Amino acid sequence: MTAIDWLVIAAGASAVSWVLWYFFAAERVGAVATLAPASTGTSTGTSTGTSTGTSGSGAVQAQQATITVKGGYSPAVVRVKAGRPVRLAFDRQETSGCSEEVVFADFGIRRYLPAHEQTVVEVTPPVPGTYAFTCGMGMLRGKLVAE
Ligand SMILES: [Cu+2]
Repeated sequence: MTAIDWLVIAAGASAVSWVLWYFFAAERVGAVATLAPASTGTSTGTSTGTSTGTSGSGAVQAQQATITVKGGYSPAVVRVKAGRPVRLAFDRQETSGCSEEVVFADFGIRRYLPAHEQTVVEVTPPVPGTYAFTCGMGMLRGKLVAE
């Protein structure tokens, strides 16, 4: 084998490992939303302007976040309070087939996300814990951390 052969093999191997790392190991950091009911005034989550109004009298205040879907989930980690409803607006800004579904395995939810639209998914984490959400193939990953 010549030096060129080895170079090609090395380049191929590093490309393959990058792909594996990208899809399965990379923590998509830098985007963590912490949600709290609006009444506490400590919410740092981005609230969607398209909320359907949760301020009804006596209603449990929903925790809301908008998650941008574009090659991944942003934010990919959303911190919430357990035992309260969480309303996640998935804002899908791409047509890539990979992200056309979002799956909350713990809640038995599989939802189609139309491109360039917001789709609201509501879940209520019953107890503190980490609840993952993924694309239909389990490649894109995010999580709901309930405390
Ligand atoms: Cu996918």
